[in-house]
Amino acid sequence: MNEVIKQFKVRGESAQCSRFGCGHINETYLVTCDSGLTYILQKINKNIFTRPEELMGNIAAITEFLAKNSDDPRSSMHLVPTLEGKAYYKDAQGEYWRMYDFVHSTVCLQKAETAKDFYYSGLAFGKFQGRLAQFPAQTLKEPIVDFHNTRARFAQLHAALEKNYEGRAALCEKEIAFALSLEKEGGVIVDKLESGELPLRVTHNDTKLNNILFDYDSRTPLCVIDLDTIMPGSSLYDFGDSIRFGASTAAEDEKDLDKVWCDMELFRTYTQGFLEGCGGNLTDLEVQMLPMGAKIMTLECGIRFLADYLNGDTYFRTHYEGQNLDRCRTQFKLVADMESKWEEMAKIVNECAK
Ligand code: ADP
Ligand code: GN1
Ligand code: MG
Repeated sequence: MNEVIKQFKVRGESAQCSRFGCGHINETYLVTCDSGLTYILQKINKNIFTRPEELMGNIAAITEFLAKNSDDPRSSMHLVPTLEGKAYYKDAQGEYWRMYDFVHSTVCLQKAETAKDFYYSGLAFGKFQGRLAQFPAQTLKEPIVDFHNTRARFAQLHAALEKNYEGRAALCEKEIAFALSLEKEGGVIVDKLESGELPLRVTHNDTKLNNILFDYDSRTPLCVIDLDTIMPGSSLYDFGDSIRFGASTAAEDEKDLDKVWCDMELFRTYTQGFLEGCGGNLTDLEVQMLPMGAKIMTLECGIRFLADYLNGDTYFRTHYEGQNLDRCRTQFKLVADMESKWEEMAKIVNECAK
């Protein structure tokens, strides 16, 4: 590891290096130098991110932009350049490494312990959106092509139906019918992005609570991390994915669907934080379509789980047979629940937008 660390412009000599955090994607290490300074070193997961150079180009551009527009160094991530001044180092085995300054005195919550935590995550992702409102989103690359292109996700579902691994389609006819009944509506965000009715934004695309560092003492949000999935997209993606995951009353693979619904108090709490954080940077249509963002992101995730089930579980890690189908069912239950609460969701958004 020392050979890798030496490639970066750290202050002092590396004295200690150990695995750090609970991320599921990259290999993360904490590096402590004899100067007393600490750094985060990460090996990028090449299986998921097949275009690491493009991904690092995005991250370098975003972190520079954020740093230039803020006085608080703990409010954004700072890349440590290599000796050659690059944003990443490619080792002899073809692995890609990057280094960040360690953000001190923070806590990374795995789930919201209080409604306030969830409010703050909305505030943090909203501020992230607001701070990047002036960034030219079209200059960013797509490290995972068509990541939130719901139409492309439906096309993948159709391909999976053709594949029908071990005849699994017969075990999920209800779910397939539900998905297909929403295929037309599913493309509404993509269509409005294409027509220009919705603006193209910088989106984070993995807006879970554990991708925010909170200040340890004040338990308020400091910094959005995990910038690998940053791409051009719609603000509705970031809002919707947070609701899909954080406002659900149950685990993603809960088998008892009676325990699964979208909690309206949590929906309100997050919406308040997100809109406050965006600080007036969203268009009226974006605000009005926030419930649609929640619905489409949840539907899309359900479709991805369903397609993976029909493909024989090749993308999402599973711990038991049928887990992807269980995950799909919770997402579709959430979608149906949102449909039944549609007016209430619209009312909450209107109240929070005042
Ligand atoms: P993954 O993509 O694997 O989820 P993350 O980029 O989210 O990786 O990082 C994993 C963990 O490392 C985070 O949950 C957080 O605890 C910690 N971490 C990452 N970057 C920093 C940083 N700059 N300062 C402090 N902690 C960090
Ligand atoms: C994956 O690995 P994780 O849990 O951060 C997926 C998300 C899904 C999520 C569903 C790169 O995220 O898009 O919403 O699973 N990330 C990728 O649990 O595909
Ligand atoms: Mg993470």
